[in-house]
Amino acid sequence: MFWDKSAETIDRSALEKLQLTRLQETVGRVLKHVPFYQQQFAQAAIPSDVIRELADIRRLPFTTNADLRAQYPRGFLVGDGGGPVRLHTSSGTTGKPKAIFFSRGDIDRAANLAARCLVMSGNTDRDILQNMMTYGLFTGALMMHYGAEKVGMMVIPAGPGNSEKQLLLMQDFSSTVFHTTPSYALYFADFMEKKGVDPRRDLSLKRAFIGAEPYSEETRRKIEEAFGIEVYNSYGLSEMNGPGVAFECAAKQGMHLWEDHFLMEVLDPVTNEPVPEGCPGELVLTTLCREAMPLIRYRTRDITSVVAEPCSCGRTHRRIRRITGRTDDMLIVRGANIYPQQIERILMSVPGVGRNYLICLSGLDEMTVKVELSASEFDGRVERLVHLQTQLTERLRAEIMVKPLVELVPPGSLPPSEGKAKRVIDNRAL
Ligand code: DLL
Repeated sequence: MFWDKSAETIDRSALEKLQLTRLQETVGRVLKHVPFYQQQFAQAAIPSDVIRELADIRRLPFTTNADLRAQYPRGFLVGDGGGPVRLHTSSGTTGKPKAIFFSRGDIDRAANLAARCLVMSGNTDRDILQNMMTYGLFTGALMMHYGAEKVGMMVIPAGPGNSEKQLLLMQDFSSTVFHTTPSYALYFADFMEKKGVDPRRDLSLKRAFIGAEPYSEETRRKIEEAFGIEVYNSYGLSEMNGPGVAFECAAKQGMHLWEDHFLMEVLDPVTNEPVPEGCPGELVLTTLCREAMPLIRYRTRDITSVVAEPCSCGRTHRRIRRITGRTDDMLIVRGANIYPQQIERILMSVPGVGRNYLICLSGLDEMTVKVELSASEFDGRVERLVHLQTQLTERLRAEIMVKPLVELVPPGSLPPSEGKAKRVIDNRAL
């Protein structure tokens, strides 16, 4: 099923033509309205008609997270015609946020992209979406909410947390879909188990959209098994609308990135050269349709690769693989480069491990991985726990080249997360 079949299955050469026109318009727009880009182009002596073909994108300057913060609050805002009707800010780090503006048309286009994602993953106007993402300055809940309403789904704007209430709503209003982060999905699975709720028997759930944080295939499987549903990976970032940038189709072999709205590059983060297709690199995105806040070559810092083969679903927009980490979340421990997701993947693949974990760095370079046990394992025998601890230590050491201290803790004892999970606590005295 398609939301906008002609756009989703557009022939690649027509798509590239459309991208070129939209890129030229976008460059014209920022050069007319955004002093930041005027200066960048002037400094690098880039002519205003630089874009003759798509490959010319590589002649344009990058936009970084630091640029967005430096230009806070209104530096990137285009103030002509369709002025902003909405402000969102980026989530996460401390200090000044990144301000992201949307015009009326931007909101409508973002909602249409979300609708494409929802229909692509099998939703219809008979579905009931329990939206457990955070409403507010974060784009996560609102953009998907608008998309679902376009599709005609009934939306329950539950917001995050308050698991008692979530369960009540889910039962009483027969939610068929939920939208949340992987960490809250796992936490909620534990909560249901404690309440003696069997989702296959007691709930009407069919699927979930999980995103806003990195997670592994193993975690996807855990969520699918715990709820008896299909889980679809959903990728996005505030700077590019929020959710609805890339999303899985029924094949679940990578996320279609909507290339008529975003021009994608995958670059080596050190040399800034494109990596060969299929190889991992940093995703760099240029908005092609944004009015209030167009961005050129935005460095997402997310590491992914492009799936080269065409998709069986018929959509022509290329797919990106699951994000394997961010260029800025790499930990250096005793000289080894470690991504928290490598640790997550191992933990979630070992039977007996529960649904939450925390990586703690302390002292000179000590790593402790606190791992919740599954409810069944918690009642297990001491020998079994010692075996599990040894197994985890060895598997982690083989994966990350550092031997961590593995601490097994009771189910539900690590801090739950409502928004994005904090997986690493770094108190090193380095
Ligand atoms: O997290 C937008 C979003 C909301 C996406 C709901 C999906 C669902 P930000 O707060 O700006 O926006 O954070 C964006 O989150 O650069 C990635 O590092 C990470 N991220 C988002 N989705 C995924 C995903 C939203 N599916 C940052 N897998 C991005 C891995 C993800 N990381």
